[in-house]
Amino acid sequence: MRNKIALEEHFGATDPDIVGQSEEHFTPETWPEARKQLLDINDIRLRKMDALGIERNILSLLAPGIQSMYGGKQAVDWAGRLNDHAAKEIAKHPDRFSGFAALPMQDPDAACAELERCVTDLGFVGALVNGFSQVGDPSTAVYLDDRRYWPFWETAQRLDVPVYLHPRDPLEDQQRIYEGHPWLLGSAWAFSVETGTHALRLMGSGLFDAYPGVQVILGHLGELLPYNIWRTDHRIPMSPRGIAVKQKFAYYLHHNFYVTTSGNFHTPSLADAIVEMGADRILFSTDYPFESMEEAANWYDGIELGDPNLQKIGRENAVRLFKL
Ligand code: GRE
Ligand code: ZN
Repeated sequence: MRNKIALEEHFGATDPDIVGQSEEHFTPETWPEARKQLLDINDIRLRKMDALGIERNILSLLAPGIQSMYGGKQAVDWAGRLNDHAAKEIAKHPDRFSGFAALPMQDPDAACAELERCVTDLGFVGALVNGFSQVGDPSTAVYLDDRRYWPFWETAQRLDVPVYLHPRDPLEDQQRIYEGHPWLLGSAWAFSVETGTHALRLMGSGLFDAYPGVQVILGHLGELLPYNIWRTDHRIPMSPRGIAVKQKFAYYLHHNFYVTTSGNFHTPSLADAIVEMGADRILFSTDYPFESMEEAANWYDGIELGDPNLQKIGRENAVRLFKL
């Protein structure tokens, strides 16, 4: 398919120098090339997009990005500078690139102001937040259901832009279940479990009753949720712990979430997501350069989805959601 749009597409930078955050995810042999791909926007990336029928990338900063900058001042400063850097690169090919804002969630007022600046002044189409934020002390983890973030969600609803909830690894002192099995960390397993659980926290917090227009995007075909949401809804009413939300979690999944194909190029999993959520809420993405853009595009172009689902997932849903 030509003219695909992809939206979990990461970049890094050396000014300010954030690219090193990704080194731990690569071997010493593969890191130099990955680093080059993270730092590039308008050269290697654009040529790959041309070759693979990808019309537009919506760019986002690598993970954990700003979310690990527990000293709030640095978070505010770097988010602003990195968003400016992205805007400058996007301006070289505005017909090929859009942006998600990186946000200093350590300072909720500043995060609201930066989201508004990015959308209104820089033309960004939403924000991407890498899970919980460390705030003040590196051992804290504040999740997005926290009441301090409700003004942020109100801002996103008012600006009518979605928020991409992207994975990060749990803090070192929260890794007991992974102890002795380091291969379970990162994208092999922990990213999905942690991010899926974070999304369930949002559902259970009443956030979507208060702000029904909020739209959250999950990568990796929904971080396990489409496959398991029935069981969560099945068991919650029997829980002695109680929960005070108006709808079933599946309702929120169907009304307040989109999922992308980033890093999950498996046709049966896509079929399950389509059956559970409907093809209108699924979007093509690659997760470059942590994943191969070629593998993502060739997989998508090779499956027999048939129109109109192929066009919806590959392009049309993104045009509608991001008003492109
Ligand atoms: C991602 O962005 O999803 C990602 C990383 C690091 C390793 C693998 C991966 O940030 O998919
Ligand atoms: Zn990613």
